Amino acid sequence: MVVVEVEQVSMVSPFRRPFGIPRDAGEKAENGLRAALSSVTGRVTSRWEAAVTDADLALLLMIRHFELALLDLFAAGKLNGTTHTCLGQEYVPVALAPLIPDDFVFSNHRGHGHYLARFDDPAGLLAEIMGREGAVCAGVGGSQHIYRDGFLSTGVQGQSLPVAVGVALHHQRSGQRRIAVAFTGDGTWGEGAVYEALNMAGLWQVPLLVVVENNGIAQSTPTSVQLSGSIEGRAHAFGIDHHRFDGNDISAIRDDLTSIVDKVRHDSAPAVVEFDTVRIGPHSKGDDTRDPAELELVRARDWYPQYADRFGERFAAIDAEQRARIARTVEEVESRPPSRWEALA
Ligand SMILES: Cc1ncc(C[n+]2csc(CCOP(=O)(O)OP(=O)(O)O)c2C)c(N)n1
Ligand SMILES: [Mg+2]
Repeated sequence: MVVVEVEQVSMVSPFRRPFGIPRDAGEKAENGLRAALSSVTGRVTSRWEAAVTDADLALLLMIRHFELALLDLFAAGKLNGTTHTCLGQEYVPVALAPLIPDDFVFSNHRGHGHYLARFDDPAGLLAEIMGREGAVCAGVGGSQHIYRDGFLSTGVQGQSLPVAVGVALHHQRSGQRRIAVAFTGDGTWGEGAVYEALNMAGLWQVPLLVVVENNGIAQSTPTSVQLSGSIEGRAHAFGIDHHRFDGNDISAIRDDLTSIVDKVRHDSAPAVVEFDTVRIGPHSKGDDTRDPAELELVRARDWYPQYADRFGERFAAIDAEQRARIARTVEEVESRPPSRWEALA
């Protein structure tokens, strides 16, 4: 099979649509070129597709199957407590992961993807959520409260931002070139602690990257009825740079994030990056209050069918691999004995 690299100089990715260009213009141009070339050469690999590595796809799909497995386990009555899956949002931490390998990540209640993108450890996380041996935090943290080497999550909205500013300040004062990365949802911008943190971050110019996963909803409340103004306006009010991402193409996102992360790291300047994303699952489990028509629109924006379409056989093979990997992980972790709290001592 002949594989041809295609320069995308004049093509517009359907996921990065400059203002004024019809939504499907890039797709049409690319499809036309693809059809023309493939009639001559067979399969065509675009630079866009080549930039998304097998490892990226594996991580994306591992997170997807992990989250689906969790919902199944809950439905089967095999898990206690609660959980918030990141279904639909997986591409955000996957795009970011190689840019922040040694940095301090502050995660939130919807943090499984953040953890897995950092550690590739589905067994440790599942054991934590199920309270089984080998759990990351001996099973006392569960889904939302995890600590491991430069990674800390909390289920308390807004709690981590002031702490992240403190860690970023420490990085700055000790001359480390590390940054603090804090993930938040859109609804969390209703918490006062966010603004105390932004004030200090702007004033002290600490290396803090705030990642907003704006999925348009907070539990059951649409963002449009709970957020006055905009997240951009709020960041700017503190003199902090804001960048908006509205696609799910991880190679394009990563390209754009590279200079933003560099600036945070090397100029010690805080920044907010906001992802216009979708929560395709329930808030936690079985509690989706959105009506079917709205859910259909949301699911149409899911990266999974879009990537399946774009990456074809490569996607299908990695998808099957990761589905099987997670099925094995579930079976193996379920068979473990309960975790023991003494392990914390
Ligand atoms: C201080 C605090 N208040 C309320 C809650 C309950 N709660 C959990 S998630 C959530 C909604 C968060 O919405 P958002 O920040 O948009 O994140 P998303 O769930 O959409 O990812 C709320 C209100 C909480 N965990 N912490
Ligand atoms: Mg939200």
